[in-house]
Amino acid sequence: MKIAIVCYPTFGGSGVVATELGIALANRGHEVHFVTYRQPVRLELLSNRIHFHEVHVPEYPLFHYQPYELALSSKLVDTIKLYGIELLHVHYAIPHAYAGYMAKMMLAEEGIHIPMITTLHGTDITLVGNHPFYKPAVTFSINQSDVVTAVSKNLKQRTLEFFDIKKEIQVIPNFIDKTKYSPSFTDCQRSLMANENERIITHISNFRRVKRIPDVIHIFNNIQKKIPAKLIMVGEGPEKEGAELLCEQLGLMDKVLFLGNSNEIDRILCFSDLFLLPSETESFGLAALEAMVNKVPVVSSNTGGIPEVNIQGVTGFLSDVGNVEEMSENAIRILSDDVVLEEFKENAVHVAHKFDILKVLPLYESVYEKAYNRS
Ligand code: GMT
Repeated sequence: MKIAIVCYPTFGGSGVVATELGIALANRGHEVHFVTYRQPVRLELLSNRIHFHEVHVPEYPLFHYQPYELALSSKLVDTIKLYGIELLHVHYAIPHAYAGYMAKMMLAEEGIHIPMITTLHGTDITLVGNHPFYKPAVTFSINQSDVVTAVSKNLKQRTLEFFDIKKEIQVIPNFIDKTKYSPSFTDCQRSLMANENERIITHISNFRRVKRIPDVIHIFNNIQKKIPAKLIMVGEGPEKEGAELLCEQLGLMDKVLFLGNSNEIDRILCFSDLFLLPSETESFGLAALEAMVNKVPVVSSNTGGIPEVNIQGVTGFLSDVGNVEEMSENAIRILSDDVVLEEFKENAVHVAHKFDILKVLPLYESVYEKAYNRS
C-alpha cells in the first residue's frame, strides 16, 4: 500500500512509534510517505520506499499564530494526489486528525476517497485534549476518523471517559524491533560512565512536569546512600535546569550525568542496571519498554498504561505516584543483590519480547486493510 504518515518529528514517544512503524512497513514492501515539519529524528535512511515531505509554514507578519494545520492539510492534499497515496495514518490527534480530516474532505470534492486512521498516544487525550478549548475539535476529528487506535487499554478507557466517542477504539500496543538490539553488542563502555562497583540508573524523557523529574533525583539520592551508584539523565526539556539545581543542592553533581538528547539510547541502556519512570501519568511508557528490551528492570509509578508494560514483581516494581520512599526501597531491593538483579533483567527482556514489532505490525496492517476496503 501507499501510506502517508503524519507525526511529530521530535524525540517524543508518538514520533518514535510513528517513525519505527513507517520503517517497518517499508521493510514489508509498503511505500511510506512521512509528512511533517522536520525529518523525524529516528528516520535516518530514506529509500525508494520511504519518503519525507516537509510542511513549510510561511511566516507572515499579519498572523500572530502561523497556521500549521492549514499548511499540513494542503501538503497532504498535494502529496496524496501526486503519489497516489491510498491511506492516511495520523499519530496524535492534535492537530493531525483535524488537518487529516480537512485533507480528506478536500480530496473528496475531487472524487478521491482516502481512509484515515488516527492513533491516540496519550498527551493528546489526557493533558491537552480534555482542555475545554480543544475538546470539540478533538472529539469531532476522532469521530470522523475511519479507524481509531489507542496505544493501551488504559488510554482507550480514558478517551471514552473524557470524550463522547462514537467510534470503536482498537487497542494496538506500542512495540520494539528486537533485531535492533543485537545480543552480540557487548561494547557497552560501562567504564566511561561509572566505576566497576557502581550500579547505573537511567532516566530518559522529555523532562516535562508530567515526568516528575524531582522524584527521579530523590529516588536516586536515597539509592546512593545505600549502594554506590551513578544516575544518567537523558533528554531535554523545561524541568532540566531545576533538576540540575536540585542535584547541586543535594551534593549529587559528581554522581549524576545529564547527557541531553540522544539517538543512541540503546548504547546508554546497554550499561544500565535500572530504569526510573515515576511519571504522573503515562499512556504506555515507551521508554520503559525500550529499557526492558535492553535488559533493564523498571521502577515506576502504577499510573495509566504503565502496568500493561512493567509487571509488578517480574520486570520491576510499581508504586503510587509520588511514593518516592517505596520506589527507593524497591530500587534498592533490585540493585543490592547480583542474583536478584540478573533475574529481573532476564524477566524484563522476556516480557519486552511480547511487544515485538512482528506481533504488532500485522495488527496495523489488518486495520489498514479494513479501512481501505470500507472506503
Ligand atoms: O511522554 C511524552 O511526553 C511524549 C508523548 C508523545 O506524545 O510523544 O508520549 C506519549 O506517547 C508515547 C507513545 O505512544 C507513550 O509511550 C507515552 O506514555 C505518552 N506520554 C504520556 O502519556 C505522558
